Parts: sequence; structure tokens; C-alpha cells
Amino acid sequence: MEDNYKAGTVTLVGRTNVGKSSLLNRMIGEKVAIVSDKPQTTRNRIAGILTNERFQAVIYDTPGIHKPLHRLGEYLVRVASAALSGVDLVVVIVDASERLTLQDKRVASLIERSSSPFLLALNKIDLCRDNKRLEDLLTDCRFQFASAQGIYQISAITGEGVDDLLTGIEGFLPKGPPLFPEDIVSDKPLKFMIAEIVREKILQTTREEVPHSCGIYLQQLEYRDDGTLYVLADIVVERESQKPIIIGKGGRQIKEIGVEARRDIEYLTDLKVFLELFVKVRKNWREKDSMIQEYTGLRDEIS
Ligand SMILES: Nc1nc2c(ncn2[C@@H]2O[C@H](COP(=O)(O)OP(=O)(O)OP(=O)(O)O)[C@@H](O)[C@H]2O)c(=O)[nH]1
Ligand SMILES: [Mg+2]
Repeated sequence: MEDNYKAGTVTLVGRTNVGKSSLLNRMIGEKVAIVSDKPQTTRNRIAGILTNERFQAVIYDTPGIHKPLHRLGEYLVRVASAALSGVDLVVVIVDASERLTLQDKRVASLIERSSSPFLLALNKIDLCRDNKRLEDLLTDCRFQFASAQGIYQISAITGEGVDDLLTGIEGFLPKGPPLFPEDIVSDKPLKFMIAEIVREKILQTTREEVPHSCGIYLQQLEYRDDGTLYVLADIVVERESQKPIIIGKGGRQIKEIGVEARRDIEYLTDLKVFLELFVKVRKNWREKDSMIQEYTGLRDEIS
């Protein structure tokens, strides 16, 4: 390894749904974080690890900053806020296709109060047709995020501007050897990744509050002698009335969730997967500390 090698840590932060997880996946070149069109998709601090011949960046995706409506939400905001310190750089993400919201301003005050250097990325630039609106947004951003050390216009979907942003990030990484082995792309164990895949399929197939009320508990993960991977997972909902929504008419909904999830788990593990899903009710689990830890994998992050 050459003497000039760089390695460091970067946090992605922003209000919910601006495309943090999509950007992480784009930068890593693999799917390490789940994505959906619904707010509050991400519940954990998830590292994606980008290694090349010049540097290694350990890039943390975080839950979106939002106004919490329950205890789980409070934890999510706490996890994201805590991830602002102790890193070499923060990249704040805003949605280039919208005006700054109250939550963006909340992110601004959090980052301006922290001592970490930060860059600002205007994501979803592919959706911007109107130059005047973009100029107005830039003016607002320069005001709200006055200490930003660079502003980038990017698209996590098309990849536009992402290489420039990575060059910007590289400039903030300290010299040093890699922090992780070079073939590792995420810091999360397989169990977590599998639970997330199931949750993503629920987010993609169900509506409104139901997907947000779901937690996943992996009962069993077993490599079998015949070369298959057996997975038994509980989908935990908050109310009896949510159960039939997940199961669907004649079990159609849960079957679809299972088929889609199995496909992704097989892709991830390169194994033939046997996936069994059960739906269980744990009343108001999102308000209860022990259950939040059990069903979100947040145990390590909030203790
Ligand atoms: N057109 C367009 N859509 C994008 C872009 N980046 C993300 N999206 C979409 O925006 C939605 C939210 O993306 P996520 O990556 O889940 O957003 P997030 O910031 O991680 O959201 P939370 O985890 O809820 O905080 C998804 O439907 C993405 O496909 C982009 O550059 N262009
Ligand atoms: Mg996310």
C-alpha cells in the first residue's frame, strides 16, 4: 500500500426521503441499504465501505431527521444526530426538487452546531427542470448551511455528480491504512441484511402506516446440509387489525413479500433460500424500549 493512502469516516444525514440510502448504494456500487418511496425507511446507522486504490471511505447512512411521533421515532432521530460527531466529514443531503422544509432547517441547525466539517449535496437533480427554482434553493441553502465547505448537485439515480462528490469527500479523509478489509462492503451482519430485505418488501407492497408499524424478528437462520439457507422470520405488527393487511386476501400479500424477499436473499447469499414468514402482534411495540431493540436491530446503537 502506498504511503499516501487515505481512510476515514463519513456520515450521510438529511431529512427523511431525500435519498441518503440511494446515494450510499450508488457510491458503494452495491445495495447495502434498503430504499423506498416512503419516509422513515432507514432505522439504523449502516456503514457502506468504499475501497479503491487511493482511499477507503466508511460511509454511514442514517435514519432521516423528522418530527418523531412515537418512541421509535425519537430513537431514530437520536441515532442520526449522534452520527454527526466523531467522523471526518458529514455530507448533508437535501432534495433539489423541493424547497427547504422545516426538517431541512432542523438538520441545518444540528450540523451548524456540531464541530464536523460538512459538504452539502442537492440530490434528485434529475428531477429539476426549472433553473430559477434551483437558483432560489441554492440561495436558501447558502444561507441555512452557511458553513458548508462545498455544494454539489447530484443524482443518486442517474449517478450524475456522484464522482465529483466522491472527489470532494476524498479531500477530507486523513492519511492512514484501511479501517476494514478491502472486500467488505457493509458493517452489518447477514441477519440484519435479511431482516431489512423483508422490511423493504413490506414497505414496497403495503401502504400508509402499516409498513412503518412493522418490525422484523429473525427466529432462525440455518445453513442446511443440502446447501440451502433456511430463514424463519416474524413480521411484528402493532395491532390485530394490521395482521390481515400484511397477510392479504387468501395469503396473497405475504406470499408476494416472501417471493420478493427470497429472490433478494438468494442474490445476496448466492444460496438457495427457504424463507418462512409469520405475522405476530406485539401491541404498541414502537413505544416499548425492549421491543424496539428486539425488532429493529437498534440494540447496539441506542444503549
Ligand atoms: N428521481 C430521483 N429519485 C431519487 C433519487 N434519489 C433517491 N430517489 C428516490 O427517493 C425515494 C427515497 O429514497 P431513499 O434513498 O429511501 O431516501 P432516504 O433519504 O434514505 O429516506 P429515509 O431512510 O426514510 O430517511 C426513493 O423512492 C428513491 O428512489 C434521485 O437522485 N432522483
Ligand atoms: Mg434511508
